[in-house]
Amino acid sequence: MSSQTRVLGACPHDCPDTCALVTTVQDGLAVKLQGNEAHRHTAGVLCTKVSRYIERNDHPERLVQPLKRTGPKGSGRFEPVSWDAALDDIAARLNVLRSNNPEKIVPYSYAGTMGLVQGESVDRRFFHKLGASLLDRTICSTAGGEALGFTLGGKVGMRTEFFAESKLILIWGSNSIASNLHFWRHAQAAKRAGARLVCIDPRKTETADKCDEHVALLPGTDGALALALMHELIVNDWLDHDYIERYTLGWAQLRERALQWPPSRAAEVCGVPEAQIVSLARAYGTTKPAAIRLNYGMQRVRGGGNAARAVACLPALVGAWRDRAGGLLLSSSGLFPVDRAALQRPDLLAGRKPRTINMSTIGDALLDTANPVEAVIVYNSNPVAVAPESGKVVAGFAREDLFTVVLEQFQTDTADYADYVLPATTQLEHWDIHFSYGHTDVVLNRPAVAPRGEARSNTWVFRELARRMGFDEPCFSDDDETLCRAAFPADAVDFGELEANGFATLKLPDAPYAEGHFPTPSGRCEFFSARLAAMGQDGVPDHVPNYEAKGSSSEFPLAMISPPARNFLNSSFVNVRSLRSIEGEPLLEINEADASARGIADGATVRVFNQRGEYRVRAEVSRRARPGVVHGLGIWWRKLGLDGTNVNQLTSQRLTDIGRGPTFYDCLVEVESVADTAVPT
Ligand SMILES: Nc1nc2c(c(=O)[nH]1)N[C@H]1C(S)=C(S)[C@@H](COP(=O)(O)OP(=O)(O)OC[C@H]3O[C@@H](n4cnc5c(=O)[nH]c(N)nc54)[C@H](O)[C@@H]3O)O[C@H]1N2
Ligand SMILES: Nc1nc2c(c(=O)[nH]1)N[C@H]1C(S)=C(S)[C@@H](COP(=O)(O)OP(=O)(O)OC[C@H]3O[C@@H](n4cnc5c(=O)[nH]c(N)nc54)[C@H](O)[C@@H]3O)O[C@H]1N2
Ligand code: SF4
Ligand SMILES: [Mo]
Repeated sequence: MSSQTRVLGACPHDCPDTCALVTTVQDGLAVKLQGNEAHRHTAGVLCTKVSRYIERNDHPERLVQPLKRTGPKGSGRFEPVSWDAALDDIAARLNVLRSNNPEKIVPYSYAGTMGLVQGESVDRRFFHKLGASLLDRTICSTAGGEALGFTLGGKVGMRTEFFAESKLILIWGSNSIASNLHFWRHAQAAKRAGARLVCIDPRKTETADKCDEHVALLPGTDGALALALMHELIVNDWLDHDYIERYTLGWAQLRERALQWPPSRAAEVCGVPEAQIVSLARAYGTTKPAAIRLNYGMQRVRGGGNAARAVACLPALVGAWRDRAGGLLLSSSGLFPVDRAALQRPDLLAGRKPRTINMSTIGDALLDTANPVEAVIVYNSNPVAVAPESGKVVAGFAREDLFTVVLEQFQTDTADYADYVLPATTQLEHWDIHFSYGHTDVVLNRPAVAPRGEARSNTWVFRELARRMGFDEPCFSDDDETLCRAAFPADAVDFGELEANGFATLKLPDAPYAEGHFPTPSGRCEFFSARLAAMGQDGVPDHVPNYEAKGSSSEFPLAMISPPARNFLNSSFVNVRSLRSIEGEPLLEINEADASARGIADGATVRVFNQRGEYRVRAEVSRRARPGVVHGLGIWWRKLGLDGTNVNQLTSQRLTDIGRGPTFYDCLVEVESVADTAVPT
């Protein structure tokens, strides 16, 4: 038997945990993939999905050759071509557009890999040099992220490990067991030490099942709940007056706003008992240290930004930040000193100011005839499946006059619409370096095995295109290891330590906001934001009702949310059969009362519809759904759905109050039983 080697890596997926990986390689093949035990956050444990990463890597349907379209768009008919033929033709086509107007070319990428090198380095340099349209990457987190910026000064907060010492944890808009497993370990440790866990989520998730209490509020009502909690903190004087006076801004205005939200008013809006709000406020006001794990699930509605701001004000009111086990965490990514200017080289724009396209409204952007998009280069994303209002997204990608290139590991719904599909490497096959939005360690990824077939990394493709387009700046020859080294300043991250251990911990204080020092303009927690007010927005957080608030339409009486499925990662892994078989098939969870009112039996095929479209799924009559709210678990590949569509056929392209983000969970629908349809296997 030949010897085995162990290669240290990083999980590339869009997940707060950014696990450190160890791949065992034998005879050039990955034979085992585990969590790195030496990395305290991973602690040797991976989620079910990434435990199957080798199955994904070695999948028989991996793309292994460049492909050129032969059938109509969307048909999925392609023929293999050589890399040279593909790249020469792509470069020639882009050069023609460039000489006319480079803004007609649009990049479309998100966090298929969170790696700084394969996700935001040579690609960005290439598009900057080209003068292509800029992409506003809003699809996930900008509502909450920017809201946090206006309140705390950035994507900063508690360290995940200190939740283990908290006495009260509000898990707010987060199904941690499914999507933030390594945080859940700390929450459990806290629980064993006597902490109370409260889950705030319309859905009775597996996380809610394991908490002491579940607040099943209606989607998009978190701002009202947070303001009512403040109301109770004020009237019962559960406030840290010293903290408020020294380290916050705008207390008088916030106080006045919160006093308009007695629990009875919020109970009405949130659809939860008044007594539950009162008792939650008492717990939050009287338990120290109290911590909030906020997640992005609560900001995918019209008022998501205001709601995140309201929640982010709570810790300062009770002085929770004084303790390292108190405060709030939405994302830790702002704590990483990533040198994005070095990686992305915005200076290559050379003074040009191209237009910006919002990725959350790509459907409208592709159908806009006044300012047409003529070429799209998609990588690290599957917009045809994940972007809202798929009817328009599909119509846009189906345009015969649109030139589309997709860099992918698999023949996704989006790849079906490409003129060229370019086979991409996986995390086992390329270099990368990772920050995290859940913990505070940098993690390095070394390639463990050779690329499958002719698969090539994103960086290789953009270097090759740059060369063919005559971009001769030396930065277009940086190799991936050089890019890894450029990602962080040497005084912040010791590259030698990264190479030796696979990870390196940022040096940070335990309780950074114990005495203010927020990275806001005022250095305080900004209840009132002068920056928001200057933009014509409300300077103080309020409850902003959903565009499609429950009760506002008699035609579409049910609120639909479409949270992630535990065994998929957005639309990744849907094609891994072992994981798909755990999820079964696309499901709509519906409460017993709503089901029986419509004559829907458990397991029946239903048509879910609204003014934007319809899709068919199997109904699951489920205790996880509260009355009035249904859950279309995401994000299935359209072509694996019952009628070749998925839940985004129904979601809208309207944007959030702050951050120009999508409003996936602000969506009214109706459901009806239909005759059975077979599922594609
Ligand atoms: N297994 C798995 N893990 C994932 C992902 C995945 O698809 N699968 N996705 C990854 C991504 S892209 C991200 S951005 C992160 C974080 O992604 P999040 O979407 O935050 O992930 P979750 O924590 O699973 O889900 C959010 C929870 O918010 C709830 N929710 C929906 N609407 C509301 C609301 O109005 N108010 C409140 N309070 N709750 C609401 C949903 O029911 C769900 O349980 O997770 C990542 N991790
Ligand atoms: N209805 C509804 N829609 C949603 C959401 C929801 O909760 N409900 N969640 C939203 C959220 S939070 C997010 S973040 C978005 C996510 O949307 P996307 O960022 O599009 O995420 P994925 O669907 O995982 O698609 C990523 C793709 O990148 C590919 N990929 C991975 N690594 C590489 C690589 O190294 N090179 C190349 N070229 N490709 C690679 C994968 O094969 C995969 O097909 O979806 C959003 N859409
Ligand atoms: S998806 Fe998340 S939990 Fe799973 S291995 Fe990757 S980082 Fe860890
Ligand atoms: Mo996301």
